[in-house]
Amino acid sequence: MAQSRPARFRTVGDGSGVDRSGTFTPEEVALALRNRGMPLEGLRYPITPAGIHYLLIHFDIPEMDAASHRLRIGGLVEREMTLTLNEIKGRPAVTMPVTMECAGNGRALMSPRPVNQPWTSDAIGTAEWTGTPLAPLLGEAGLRPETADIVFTGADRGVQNEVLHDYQRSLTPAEATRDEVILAYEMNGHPLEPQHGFPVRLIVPGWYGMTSVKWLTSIEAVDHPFDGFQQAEAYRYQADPDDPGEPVSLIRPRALMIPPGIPDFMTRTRLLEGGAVTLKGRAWAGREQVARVEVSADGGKTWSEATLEEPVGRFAWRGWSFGWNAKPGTHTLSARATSAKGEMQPDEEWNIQGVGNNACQRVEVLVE
Ligand SMILES: Nc1nc2c(c(=O)[nH]1)N[C@H]1C(S)=C(S)[C@@H](COP(=O)(O)O)O[C@H]1N2
Ligand SMILES: [Mo]
Repeated sequence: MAQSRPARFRTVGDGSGVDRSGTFTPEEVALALRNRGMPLEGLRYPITPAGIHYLLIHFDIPEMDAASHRLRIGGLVEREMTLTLNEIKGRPAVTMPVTMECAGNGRALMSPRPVNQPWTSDAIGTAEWTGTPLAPLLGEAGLRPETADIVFTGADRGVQNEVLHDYQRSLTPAEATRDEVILAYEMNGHPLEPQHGFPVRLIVPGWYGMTSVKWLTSIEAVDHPFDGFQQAEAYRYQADPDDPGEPVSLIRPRALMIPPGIPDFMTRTRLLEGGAVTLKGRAWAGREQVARVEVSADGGKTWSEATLEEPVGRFAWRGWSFGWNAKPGTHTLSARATSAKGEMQPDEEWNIQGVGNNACQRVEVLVE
């Protein structure tokens, strides 16, 4: 029987006219291989399977031993505490879905591109975290009134921008004692995997991911605003190197769509058949609720309302869908979210560290 020749498609960015001025450095490629994103088809799952949840590890995954692990709570407290993993697990437990996003998500889409972990728009995931609330523990330790900041230290250590440091972040007492802040030891019903912070990590729903310190070894109350590297130098919205800027904190609104149809291997341009297509995706706004999602099929000139599903959790994304009549030709699809506070995704964002880039996603499609 004669084999029919496979159909050939010429996709939009097939290499012929590609602008290579944005070529990534070997260091960025190496970082991207260590720190993977969630393939966007993973948006189909309300809870992201652990194996495709995004990962961000600044230094090395530290060697941790559950049996000998100790979490110290100290500094300006009435009663210092040292907890074993079993003691943490023996405390009241909560399980909650949390959408986590890296503050650098979208960095590689900025122009010019800040050189750092080169995320496109896939540094995202929603896991079900199990752990014990932090506030009662801090209550038992007894924070002294002069406490200004609470410093969380991970077991990993390295050099960034020539500064040698342990990975550390802080929260004010008001933020650290919010109900939803937990010390997590399970992800999706299983003990944390080494890369996700085994044996115990902080989870701070609503904040960008850098706040959720992995491989947690110590919690220390201090009488001044913590100014460690990851707190005071990294994660700032700065226009230029001399701009002190503002610290990055809560997750901004974002909607992403599952790229429809099938991809071209190299360019990821989408190929799909014309007719009625249901576009689907998820949207989140950190601590806020998503009030609306709109979809554009003409590169952002006109927008139409998508249908929203119930949120997966108080601090987790919600599904959306939109019926699109796909006509032959090339199209740029976009989705944008607006929070209940009226904050809408911008068309563009730029800052020198490449943080908080929630500019609308653009998906190029070729309809046959
Ligand atoms: N100790 C430690 N905690 C850390 C990090 C790290 O490098 N070291 N990376 C942070 C950043 S920037 C992010 S986005 C999240 C990523 O968590 P995940 O890898 O479990 O998705 O962990 C945060 N916690
Ligand atoms: Mo991050």
